[in-house]
Amino acid sequence: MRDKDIQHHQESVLFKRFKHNPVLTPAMWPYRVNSVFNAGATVFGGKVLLLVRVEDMRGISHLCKAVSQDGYTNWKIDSEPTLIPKTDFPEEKFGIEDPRIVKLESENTYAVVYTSFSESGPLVSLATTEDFITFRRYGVIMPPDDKDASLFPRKFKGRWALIHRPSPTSYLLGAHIWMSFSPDLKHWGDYSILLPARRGSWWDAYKIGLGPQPIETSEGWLIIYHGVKTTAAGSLYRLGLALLDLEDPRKVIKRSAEWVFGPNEIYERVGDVPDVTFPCGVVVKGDELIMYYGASDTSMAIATASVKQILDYLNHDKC
Ligand code: BMA
Repeated sequence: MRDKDIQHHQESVLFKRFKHNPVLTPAMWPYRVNSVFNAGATVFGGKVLLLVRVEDMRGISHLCKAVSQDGYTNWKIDSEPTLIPKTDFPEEKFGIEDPRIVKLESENTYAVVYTSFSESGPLVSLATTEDFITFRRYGVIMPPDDKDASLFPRKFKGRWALIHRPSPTSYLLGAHIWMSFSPDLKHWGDYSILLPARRGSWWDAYKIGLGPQPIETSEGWLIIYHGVKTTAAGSLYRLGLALLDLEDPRKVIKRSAEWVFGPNEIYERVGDVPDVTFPCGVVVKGDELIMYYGASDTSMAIATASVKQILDYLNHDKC
């Protein structure tokens, strides 16, 4: 482990960790689980709602709801799984993972886009819900290998947009973030690369993926994404920023050169998968951005930031 002073020096000023991290741990679960991480987040009924990825003692993941009035404390966790892999959707055979939640403004429903772990590898599935109790499954929307996906809350020129991350046959080609469009949430096409992974020694070399759902700001869609650097000691999962045009999200306005958040605290550095910070959900209250992230594939933690400071940073960052 590195010297605390070095860690402090490298620490981003943009995001501040919640002092009571980690906020959700396997020991808090009402039933026996291995790990709780990579939760999607939204506001529902005036409360912060997380759909937490829970890995059971077989190694298979499902989603379980945790709700808090203030988004930080007193989490009420469902006494049993909220959304479990379904046998009539065979692509969910090895579990469902890493949800991103978006309220579809025109439909008055919440879209939950998640990774299904199929016999052919990870792929992207969609379900909708009005109450986070019952879910309507649309099934597969992107074939394997594909993951790290989210919808936007509204259509662009009559089409839904999806950010996702197909995996190439070789990581030497780079696993980039893509965007695709659909008229009906079922048929997808018009595929293009949105953000390429940077090569060589970059912090986001070869493999990147969307973090939380896109965040609408006055200056564009704010994207928090994870970048993976592979080292002799394993992979480092850190976070960077990008800003997309509000009307045409295929246009990238900004992309941070540096990572802005990464594993430093003990709960981020030690766990089932060390050195992972992996957010799948944010909630924005005024200027306060609350980011919910999985820490070392073991527990859930929170970091907060000011939306204004993030936008200022992106405007001054030399990319
Ligand atoms: C990624 C995803 C995440 C996981 C991360 C680190 O590929 O599978 O679910 O948190 O690896 O293990």
